[in-house]
Amino acid sequence: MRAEEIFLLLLCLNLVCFAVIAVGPPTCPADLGSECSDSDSGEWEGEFFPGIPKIKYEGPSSKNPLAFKWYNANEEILGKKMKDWMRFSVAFWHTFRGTGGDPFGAPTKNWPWEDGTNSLAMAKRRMRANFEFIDKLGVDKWCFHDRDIAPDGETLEESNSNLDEVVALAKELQGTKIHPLWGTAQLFLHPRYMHGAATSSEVAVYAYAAAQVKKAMEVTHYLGGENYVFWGGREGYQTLLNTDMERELDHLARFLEAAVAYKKKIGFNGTLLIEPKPQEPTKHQYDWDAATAASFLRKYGLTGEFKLNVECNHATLAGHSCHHELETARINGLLGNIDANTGDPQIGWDTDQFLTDIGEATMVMLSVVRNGGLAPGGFNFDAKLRRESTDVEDLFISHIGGMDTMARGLRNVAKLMEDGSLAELVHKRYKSFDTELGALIEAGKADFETLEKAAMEWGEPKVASAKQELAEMIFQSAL
Ligand code: XUL
Ligand code: CO
Repeated sequence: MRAEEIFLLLLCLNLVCFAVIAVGPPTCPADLGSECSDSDSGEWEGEFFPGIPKIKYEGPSSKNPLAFKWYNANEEILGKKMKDWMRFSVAFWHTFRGTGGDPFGAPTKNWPWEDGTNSLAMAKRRMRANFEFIDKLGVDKWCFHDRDIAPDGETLEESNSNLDEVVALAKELQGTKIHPLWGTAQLFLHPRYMHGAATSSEVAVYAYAAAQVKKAMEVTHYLGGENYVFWGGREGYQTLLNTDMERELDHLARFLEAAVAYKKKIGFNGTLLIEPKPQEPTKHQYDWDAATAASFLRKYGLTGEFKLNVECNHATLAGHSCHHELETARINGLLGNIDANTGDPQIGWDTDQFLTDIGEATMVMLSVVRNGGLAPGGFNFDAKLRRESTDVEDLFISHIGGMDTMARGLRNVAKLMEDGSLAELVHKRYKSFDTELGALIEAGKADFETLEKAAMEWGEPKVASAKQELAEMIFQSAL
């Protein structure tokens, strides 16, 4: 090797070294389940969100990004305070475990309180940040998975004891005013759940999942949670060629029956909710949409025990609108909770964005109002910041935007109801059934002979306009 070559080689090695130092020590992403060693996190001094005030209502003319323009918690609309229509909650996993990492890129968030570990000490510090966030945002509910709030252990016993430790702190920090809107078990991240949890082909996995749900239900109950969610991320299949679908669905039903029995045993009065999603991560998820979940519940005699948690982005993945899913749940007496988010019309997957479309929010609130509200359910922001939004204040701005959008939806529904012309249009559309024959049909007493007689007598029916554009015009005028 010549001298110049040796020099070049040394220079290259130097550059590699510099590059490694420049990017800093390897950090451990705060992503759920990240495998990082424990570190001595130490106590956090002072506020987690210094400089962020308690968020107040300043009205539509405000230009302050850290103020509500439409959500005025104590204002009465349609006979109820806004906060009682909404029952907003913060999703712990997106807000406090979301890293901005995606399949192509590393985490982008560097929240000052994170130390790069998934340690118990870090879990507790994060929990403190959660409650300061909730307090400053002015809500009183939160949602969690067992494994977002406490690290997995080497054994189930160790995981349970980690959970107990973090839950004890959460209970203390909640005080008397805050509690979970819902809790759930994370039955999709760990490799043991690769074939599913309640629908796994392995009986040991079924048992493990049951033990995890048992514990997650206990802590949800202990924290005063009002609902418990089952989202079957891996309860589905990749191909039917290796799947006994009938057996898997039977197993799922047995699992849910056991959950109902255990809920009663521990005196947990919260509503059990199934959250439909058509696919992702599986090719086909068994709780495809509201109608599929409703028919599953009926088949197994579970309708009285469960309601649905409708997620807007899941609705669009299933090829529906969120409004369709909400109305399907509502007319089946199953509307229990809403995971308020939205997808992107140009992207085909679950992007979990905060809902900012006012028309969409108005349709969502139409269903909520028709349902008489959601209590004991509410709205969970199953939504995350975009990867490129990296300021701490973005966590607040996104929630404020989401809350204001839903509040605007509610205000618009009030306008539509006061105006009354949309309801009138729908009423008029079906008025031919407000007749003697219509009443017979609706009472289930019109046989084919009677109907044939009427058809002969009336001749060719006169069919009225559906007035779709007029309906859209009335709707738009309320936005
Ligand atoms: C996934 C999803 C979950 C559930 C809770 O798409 O929505 O976060 O809400 O497991
Ligand atoms: Co969800």
